[in-house]
Amino acid sequence: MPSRYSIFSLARNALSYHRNWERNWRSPDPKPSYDAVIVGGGGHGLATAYYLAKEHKLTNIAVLEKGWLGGGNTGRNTTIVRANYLQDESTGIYAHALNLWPGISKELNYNVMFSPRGVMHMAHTEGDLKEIARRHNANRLQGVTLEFLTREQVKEFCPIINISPNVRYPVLGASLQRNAGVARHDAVAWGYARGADARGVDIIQNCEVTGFDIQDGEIKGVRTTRGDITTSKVGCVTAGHSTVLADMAGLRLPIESHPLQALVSEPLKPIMNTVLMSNTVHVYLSQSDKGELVIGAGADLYNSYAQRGAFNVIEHQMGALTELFPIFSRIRMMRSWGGIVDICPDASPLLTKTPIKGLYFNCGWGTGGFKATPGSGHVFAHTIAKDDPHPIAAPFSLSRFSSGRLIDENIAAAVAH
Ligand code: FAD
Ligand code: PYC
Repeated sequence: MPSRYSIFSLARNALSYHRNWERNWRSPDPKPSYDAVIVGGGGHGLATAYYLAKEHKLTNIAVLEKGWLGGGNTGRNTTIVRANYLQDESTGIYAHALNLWPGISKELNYNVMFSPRGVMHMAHTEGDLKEIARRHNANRLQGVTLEFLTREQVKEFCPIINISPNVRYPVLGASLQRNAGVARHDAVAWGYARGADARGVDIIQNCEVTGFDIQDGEIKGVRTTRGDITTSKVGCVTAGHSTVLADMAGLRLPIESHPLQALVSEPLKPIMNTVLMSNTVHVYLSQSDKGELVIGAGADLYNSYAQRGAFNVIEHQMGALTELFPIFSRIRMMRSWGGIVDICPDASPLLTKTPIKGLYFNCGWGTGGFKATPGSGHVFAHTIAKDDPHPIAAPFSLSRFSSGRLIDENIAAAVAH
């Protein structure tokens, strides 16, 4: 039985609830007060709250979410989890997360359906082969194991793929990370939410942060659509809207917001046994436990906050899908949607303190932050609790844009967005 249900932890949780309630919602002071506020109830924000409570014993904290939990990119992504980036700093954070993934269902007592069914990156050109060779060598030095599959081994591993040489972009081989895979995205948000809630964290939905109270360069509170809150630590974990939050604090972040789309097919019997990513024909694909093919493609090139993208991107990804899998050419698509992703110029995230004391940002994960969720929450909680970056988070600070120590994952990030 998980320790959360022991008599001691039940008593601890009850006490913590009572304390928060007394302090924040019953006291004559009209402003609730928290030791820390996390803005954004996506996977990263909820994981941050969970690790703040679990590892740093900060339980008088609130997560403020303007919509519903996981309703942002966390519930909109194509769920690919892997750790085959190029730079050492990136492997630091993504491998940290990949090490945590297999244990989180048990730890949270909530099935996040992590399924390490392998992620295959296709090579269709000589350039792809060279890129794979470079990344395999870098990853080997970083302790990440990848395998190269020949064209025939690709067919053996994924029998429904078309490896005919007579197509526009023939399959020349693939890079395979066997311990990578997929997880159920909204369950990750719900699991961390439940874990945080069980440790006394207040999770407040339909509560939008509209401003900050900053005095003498220090954070003193947040303004929300449900009233003001006093706090000395605020972690903004608002993905596509981080520049909007930064603007409220008078800061500029080196981030652009773009739509990124995905779609799912009608449910099919199990047919696609792995995750496939092709940067050159530009599609990626897996099959969900419900049987739907989960299909994604590139980001739209323009900036937007509308949670939808342009149809030409979907048209292109359908062309790419049927080139690789003619077997899917008569399948009907059921739903398509978009999320707003936040992209830094070096395609790496920000896990950072800011010039305002007590204000922190976790953002810029762009098209690839789902896989990082457990690791990101873990190191960001440390950064907030200690007011000092966790060693894994330290390279991802804002200062890299003035020092020039960029962590360039453009193209190299093994996804061509
Ligand atoms: P979110 O889940 O977006 O959470 C941020 C929350 O902040 C939102 O719920 C939002 O409502 C809230 N918020 C914003 N402003 C405010 C405010 N003022 N007040 C209160 N709350 C606010 N990554 C992968 O690793 N693998 C993939 O396969 C993958 N595929 C993707 C496919 C698509 C179509 C998209 C859109 C993204 C994909 N990603 C993928 C990226 C991944 O989804 C994100 O990087 C990750 O989910 C970010 O999580 P988050 O918790 O930071 O943000
Ligand atoms: O980062 O693996 C990834 C990814 C796949 C689709 C979007 N992002």
